Amino acid sequence: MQPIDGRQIQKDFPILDQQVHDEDLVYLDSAATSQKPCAVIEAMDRYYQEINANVHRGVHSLGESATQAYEEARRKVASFIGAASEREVIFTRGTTTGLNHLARMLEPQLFPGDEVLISIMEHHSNIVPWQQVCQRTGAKLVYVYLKDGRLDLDDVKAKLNPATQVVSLAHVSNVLGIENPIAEIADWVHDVGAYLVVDGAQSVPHLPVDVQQLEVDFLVFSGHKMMGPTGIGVLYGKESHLKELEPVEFGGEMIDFVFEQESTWTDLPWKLEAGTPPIAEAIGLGAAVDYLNDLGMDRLAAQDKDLLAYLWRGLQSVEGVEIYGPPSLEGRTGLISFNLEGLHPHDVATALDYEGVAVRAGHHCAQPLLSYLGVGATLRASLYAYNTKEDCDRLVQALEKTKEFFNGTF
Ligand code: 7TS
Repeated sequence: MQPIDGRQIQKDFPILDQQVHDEDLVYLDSAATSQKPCAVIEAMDRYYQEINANVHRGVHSLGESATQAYEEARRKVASFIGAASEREVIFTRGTTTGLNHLARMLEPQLFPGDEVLISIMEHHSNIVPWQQVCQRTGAKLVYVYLKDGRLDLDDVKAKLNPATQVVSLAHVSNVLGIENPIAEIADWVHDVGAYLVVDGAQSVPHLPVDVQQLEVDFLVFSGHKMMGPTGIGVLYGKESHLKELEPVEFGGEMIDFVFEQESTWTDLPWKLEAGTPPIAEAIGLGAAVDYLNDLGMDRLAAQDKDLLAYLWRGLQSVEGVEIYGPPSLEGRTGLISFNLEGLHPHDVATALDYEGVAVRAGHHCAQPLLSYLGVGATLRASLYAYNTKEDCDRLVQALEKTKEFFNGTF
């Protein structure tokens, strides 16, 4: 299998063909949001130019075309993640909205003494909604910690018990880039009768993800990190679970019948999609799924491994670089977090921007993890299919230049 060659697909991403501070742009911040291929932008454009209408409402032709395109996007997403049916795919605004809705939908099942298990490597979006639900219900929020930079699987096993109702874990950490062994953990979670929620924000864009193989109960992810537009995401849930859950947003076409004092709900998936949905965005996400399928997720994952290994070696060649996470590349996907000795990551990121290299600096919305690691902020270089070894070289060269600049030898 041939890994993807980033150079060959860069033409599909015109945004990359520009200069920043008179330097060719190198975009290494795809974990924050990915760039979008023309196919996605054109699909949204076509919707607005040719079939713009609300969905599931009118019987007129435009309304039917819009509804068909919207539901076709759902089928594409369902097949992309191996869902048993498109009724299991709920469109949301993104990972954060998906997790907030899920936490509120599961709230009636949580009681004082119950436990929700998450890990210290979670994004704030997979922490704060559970904190809120635990505060309201009297359930306890329990953390699993790390061992040698990876999720401590013994700690997971030790903390699972009959009081555990929900386990919510990142598939891939947005700071460490570590892939957690979800399929293995799923068995243990189900043995104690808990739900397994997986935050796929950083995995679905990079790895072939099959919800049935992984045996997850719920999976959430965002369109904008997988070449799709902002404003659209997915909450996948097993149909038997979603059927049991009460909606937390009401109005629009999610009803079956509205009486003066009460209402009944329509079927899945629409029961959980109140109001006019993000129609153009769903269609854009469908086009992103087509684009990723054409590239091939296996090829994309292979390219990811190659590029990450190259970046890893490059970063290690720079004296004073400290890489966070486990001391090896094994199980790493898509990104590397690091710091340059003696320099604040925000200063380094600003200097890199002057060299045309875009990376993220900060706490990456994972403050508990950074506190646990004993660092205030890190730099993070994150890769995607359009990146190349030359991009990695440019980062390394820019880091060397930054060091010289701050050491006064520039
Ligand atoms: N979970 C993980 C693992 C993430 O990486 C992110 C976004 C989210 C949840 C939230 O996704 P959203 O689309 O709802 O915002 N992570 C990042 C990041 O690492 N830098 O910017 C956004």
